[in-house]
Amino acid sequence: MFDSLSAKFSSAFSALRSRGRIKSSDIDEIVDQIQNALIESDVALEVATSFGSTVKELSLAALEQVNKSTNPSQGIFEIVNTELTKVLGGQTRRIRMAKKGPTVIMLVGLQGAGKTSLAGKLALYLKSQGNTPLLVASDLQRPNAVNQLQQVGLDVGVPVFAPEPGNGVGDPVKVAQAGRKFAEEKIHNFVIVDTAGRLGVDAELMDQASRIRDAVKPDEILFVVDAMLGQDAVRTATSFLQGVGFDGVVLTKLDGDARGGAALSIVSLTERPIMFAATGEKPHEFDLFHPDRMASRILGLGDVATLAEQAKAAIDPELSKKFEEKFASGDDFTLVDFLSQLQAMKKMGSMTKMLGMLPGMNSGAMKKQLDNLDEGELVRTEAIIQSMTPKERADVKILNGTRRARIAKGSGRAVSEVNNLVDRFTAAQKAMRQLRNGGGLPGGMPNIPGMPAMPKYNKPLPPKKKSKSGNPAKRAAEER
Ligand SMILES: Nc1nc2c(ncn2[C@@H]2O[C@H](COP(=O)(O)OP(=O)(O)OP(=O)(O)O)[C@@H](O)[C@H]2O)c(=O)[nH]1
Ligand SMILES: [Mg+2]
Repeated sequence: MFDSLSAKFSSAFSALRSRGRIKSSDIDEIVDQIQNALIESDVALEVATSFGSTVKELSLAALEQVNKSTNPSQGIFEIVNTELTKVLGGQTRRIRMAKKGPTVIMLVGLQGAGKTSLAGKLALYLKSQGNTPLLVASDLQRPNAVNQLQQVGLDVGVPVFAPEPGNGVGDPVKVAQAGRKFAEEKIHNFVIVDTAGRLGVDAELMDQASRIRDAVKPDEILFVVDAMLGQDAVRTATSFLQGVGFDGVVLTKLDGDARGGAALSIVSLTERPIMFAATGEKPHEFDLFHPDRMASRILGLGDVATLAEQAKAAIDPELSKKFEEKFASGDDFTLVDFLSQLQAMKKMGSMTKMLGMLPGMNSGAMKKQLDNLDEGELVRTEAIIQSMTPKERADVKILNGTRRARIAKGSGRAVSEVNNLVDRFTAAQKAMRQLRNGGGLPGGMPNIPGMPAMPKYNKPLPPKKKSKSGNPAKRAAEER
């Protein structure tokens, strides 16, 4: 997302940084570079030009002040950051709740924009915040549309209100109305109305959407648009604004190689905020749109705030506490702990996406490393650990050749991969012991995906527990 724009901004600023004192000709140069970068990223010409002139005006006015500081380019950078946040909408805009009765959200947009998927994403998001959403299937255009929404509802565990098949209910307006009434009766506090899309903007589409709007009186109409449409996204938005009207925008498919221009143009040209962004097909690949965080990403500062939120949501506090207590009490870090850490990582979503939120990760050498990251490693490691018996997970030392061969077969991986995991895990376990003993980590943490950052405990290791049996043969029998 915004990779090429981000790379261009980075190179413009690194050139400015090397200048030291900044002259007005330097401002002209960077403004030119910024404007070109925006236009090449599909930002509408008028938006790019107006952005450039504001940055230029503010930078020239601040020039004297900026040059007094030890790092003049930083002052200009901050001006660009503030203006970029403004262009993206300024404040984060959240859903407005209805004063009385359910909050009705109606989704509109072209065919394939991502409305039905978004209905599921939004429902999951609202549900995770303790709400009781209801999905309403008001797309009766496409034969499979109702089934698709029903499947989406099943996936996210949210009920779907749909016309009974074959009873002649063919009017999406009536379905929407009945859906709203059903929500009032069954105390659903949110209603998400999915509507039909068309290949292009047409009068019939606008008319149907307007009739649904008048019938259900939505608290929020969200215009859903594929960010990959580039300049067309803005044209479509303008048509929907005139034809139906909307309160906010949802950008979808930001995970594709979208140049991102739509995000920057749409707010200025429609004067409506971007409220959500979808970054994938899965229900959780979705978030509130935060203009400041997006500006930060574009400028290569990463998005640490979102990363921290995702980590907090993925890590079970109970599990985390148990793990800390276990570690402090002197118990060894085992593959069972490792597996639960891996699972928490997986819940956070794609590793590439997560790491991409760190500052500087989307440019130069870091970007290359990120592109080469093997997303499958987490899954493979998990499969290997899951093929072990509880005893083996608790103590990798019992993993002899026969056991390793069985695990490899069970997980469909090579024995060398099992060996590799055991070696890396043993090294990590050793490092953990040293850490607990206050010795610090020699040479840093071994490279294991999913390895948590460990708190530093200075408590010495308790003496090793004695085996129940002194006899090695008996002991092996106990372990089995
Ligand atoms: N990569 C990616 N794919 C998405 C995203 N959102 C939706 N899709 C995919 O885009 C396709 C169309 O999505 P739908 O939700 O069916 O679109 P729609 O607006 O309901 O389309 P109509 O019902 O035909 O009007 C599906 O294959 C989705 O999985 C996203 O953020 N990223
Ligand atoms: Mg649909």
